[in-house]
Amino acid sequence: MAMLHPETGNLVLHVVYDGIPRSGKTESVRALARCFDRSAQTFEERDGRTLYFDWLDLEGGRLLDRPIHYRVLSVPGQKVLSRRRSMIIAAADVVIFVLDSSTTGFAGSLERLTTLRRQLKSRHRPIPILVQANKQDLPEAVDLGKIRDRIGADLQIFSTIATEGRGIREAFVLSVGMCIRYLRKESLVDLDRLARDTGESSLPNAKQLLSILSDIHHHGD
Ligand SMILES: Nc1nc2c(ncn2[C@@H]2O[C@H](COP(=O)(O)OP(=O)(O)OP(=O)(O)O)[C@@H](O)[C@H]2O)c(=O)[nH]1
Ligand SMILES: [Mg+2]
Repeated sequence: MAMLHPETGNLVLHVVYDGIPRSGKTESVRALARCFDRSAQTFEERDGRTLYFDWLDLEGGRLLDRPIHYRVLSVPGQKVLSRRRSMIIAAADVVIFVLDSSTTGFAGSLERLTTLRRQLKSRHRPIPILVQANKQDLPEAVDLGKIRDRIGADLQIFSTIATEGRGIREAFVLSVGMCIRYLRKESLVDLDRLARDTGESSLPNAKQLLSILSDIHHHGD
C-alpha cells in the first residue's frame, strides 16, 4: 500500500516479486540491485531458498510532487511459507509475477498466477500485475506466444533472464509505470489520508517486518 515515509515524507510504493519456488525471484531482485549499484538484503536463506523475503530500497520519479521511494520485496516461494507470502503480497502496490518458463515450472506457475489474481481481486482496489517470463535462456523454455495464449491478453508480459540480468530493469520500470499511471488515473493517493495513516501505524523497517513474519509463522503455520 502506498504510504508516506515517516522520516522523509517521501511516498513509499511496494513492488513485490511473486512466483513459484525457484522461479528466479531472488535472482531478479539481486539483478535489479546491481543495475542501480545497490545490494539487496536477503532475510534468511536455506539451501538457496528464501525463508522470509528479499529487500531492496530504490528511489526515482515523483507522484503528487513527492519523491517516490520503492520498497522492493520478494516473497518466499515455498508452499509451507504461504502465510508469509500472503502477508507480503497484502502490502503490494504492484506485483511482478516471476513466471518460470521452464517446462517443469510452467504449469505450476500458471496455477500460482491464478491464485495470485484471486488473492488480489479480494483487495479493496485492483493491483496491477506484470508477468516476467523468466528463464527464457533455457533451450526448452516455453515461448512468449504460448505464455500469452495461456494467461490471456489482459496481462502484460516481459521476457527476462534473471541470471544474466536481462530485461530485469526494463520489467521493473514498466511495472512501476503501470502502478503510477493507475494511482494517478484513479486518484488513489490522498496525501491527507496518508499523512493521518502514517501517524497511526508507521512503516515497518526490514527488521520489524522480519519479526512480524516470524510471529505469523510460529502462531499460524
Ligand atoms: N537458466 C536460468 N536459471 C535461472 C534464471 N533465474 C533464476 N535461475 C536459477 O533458478 C534457481 C532459483 O532462483 P532463485 O532466484 O533463488 O529462485 P526463487 O524464486 O527466489 O526461489 P525461492 O526463494 O525458493 O522462492 C537458481 O539456481 C537460479 O540461478 C534464469 O533466468 N535462467
Ligand atoms: Mg528466493
